[in-house]
Amino acid sequence: MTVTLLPDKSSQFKKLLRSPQLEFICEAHNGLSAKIVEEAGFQGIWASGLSISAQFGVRDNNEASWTQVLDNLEFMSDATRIPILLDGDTGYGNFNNMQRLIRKLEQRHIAAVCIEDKLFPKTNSFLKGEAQPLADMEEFCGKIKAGKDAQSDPDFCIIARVEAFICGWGLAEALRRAEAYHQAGADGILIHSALAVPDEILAFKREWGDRCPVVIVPTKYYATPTDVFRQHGISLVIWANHMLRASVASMQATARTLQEQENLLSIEDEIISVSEIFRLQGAAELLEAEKRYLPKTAERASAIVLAASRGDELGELTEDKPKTMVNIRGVPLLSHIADAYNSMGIKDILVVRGYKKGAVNLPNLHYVDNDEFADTGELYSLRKALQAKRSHPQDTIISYGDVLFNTYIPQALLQAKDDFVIFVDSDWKEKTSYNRLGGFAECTAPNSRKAFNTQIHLTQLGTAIAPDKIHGVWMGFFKVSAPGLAPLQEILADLLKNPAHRKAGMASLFQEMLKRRYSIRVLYTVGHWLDINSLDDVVQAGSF
Ligand code: SPV
Ligand code: MG
Repeated sequence: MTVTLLPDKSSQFKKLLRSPQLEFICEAHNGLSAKIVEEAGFQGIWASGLSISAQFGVRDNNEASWTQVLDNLEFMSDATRIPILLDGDTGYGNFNNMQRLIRKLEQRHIAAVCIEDKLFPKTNSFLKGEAQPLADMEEFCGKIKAGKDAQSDPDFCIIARVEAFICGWGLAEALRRAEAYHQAGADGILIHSALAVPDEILAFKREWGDRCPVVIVPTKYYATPTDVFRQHGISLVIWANHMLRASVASMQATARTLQEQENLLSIEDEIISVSEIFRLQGAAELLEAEKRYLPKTAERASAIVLAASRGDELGELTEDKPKTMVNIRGVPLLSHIADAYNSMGIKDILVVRGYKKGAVNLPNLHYVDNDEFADTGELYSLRKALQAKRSHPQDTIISYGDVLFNTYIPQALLQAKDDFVIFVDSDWKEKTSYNRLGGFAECTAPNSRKAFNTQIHLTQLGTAIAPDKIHGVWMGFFKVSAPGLAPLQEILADLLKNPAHRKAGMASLFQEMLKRRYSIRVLYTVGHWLDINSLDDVVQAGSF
């Protein structure tokens, strides 16, 4: 999920901190929870040390390294536009570590950091707080000063967290420290308390007045009406760990139910849908971007497989099924063809059935039937297919149901920008069976090293070409671009008006196109395909 980074996260936070009314920020502990907090309408995020360590599965005792925290913050920051206040514990070391931290936070557009006056490695304030030692006040002031000196963004904020109450000291010590930290440059004071009532923080605020903004974390004194904080002029309330705790409760319940019931029925309606997860991840944005940036290849392409004829030459193998359903290594030939198209992202595959059409029934393919297969030819089938296509015009590859191929073939066809493209095998002399396709090709140039950089076109295709003019054999692959489909259909309609063309094959189409001055681009290859014409081929195909 990418979100445009706004350069002013720090100024947004500073405004929030200095706002004349009570403001709220909410805990998050990873990119997803940060996004959820933002969507709920919060103006800022508390990157809680407790929650981040917990979601890593470690203790809130600086067990996760500061760079691990930083990496996590980067996801949070990238996922959101609102400012993040990092719970920076004790600053992960002395003044020097604090300076490096500030610079790294600024690089990640983190708006502010809060550091607490305890010792590294710290312990969470709610674990034996009274037994915890406070930091030396002067040393802590130096850390604040160093942090302020290190920031390059004037709006970056450092909040000093006073732990005097947590560690068993009184109001006087809390005030003394708050004042020193304020003098050292802190932009705000977080006064923390572990009492179930707000007495300590309210007493502090009364004495402190408005020397600088006061931030509180009412985790323990949660029952206090929020208006009390408002009336006392508190600046910012942090809901410090509630996203984490809510998710833990939900995960525990779900895990228990799954473990006990061994099915999904009773939880499916209780949990969020997968599509909601996709939405939070910004999946739609990527789909849009793919349209803009990905090359137009398979995704918007479709295939037509001409497979209406029996394939008499295979004898009893095709007694009860057409050639396209003959087994090659345990699965029908058509299945190999569909897999090859699928593997390059072509899902929309339309098969023209005819002979024993009931036997052509693989899932996930579309079918159209040429019931007149016995006395019609390829062009007739092709027209049926083009008429049956339901989707909007896409680049379309037309191939045969009895030809196995390497995905390189259709890939190269789609990459060629031309409206009409065919593949020609220049190694035709070695392969006598190729005449079956009736497709010897004469082209504008033979296959050679030069052919790589030249656009070669078809000049004629058929069986009546003098051997010295033959440059190869047409392999049965024909790509038509989306805009090429309409003229193709027109030509087919014209040709098929003439009853003499009822049984015509693809060669007649190409000849007619050339006559009408359409150019047909030729891509050369040597091999990478195999048509099944005989029992020998079936055997060979097993090792293709
Ligand atoms: C945190 O959220 O990690 C805090 C607040 O520091 S508290 O857990 O109350 O110490
Ligand atoms: Mg913390």
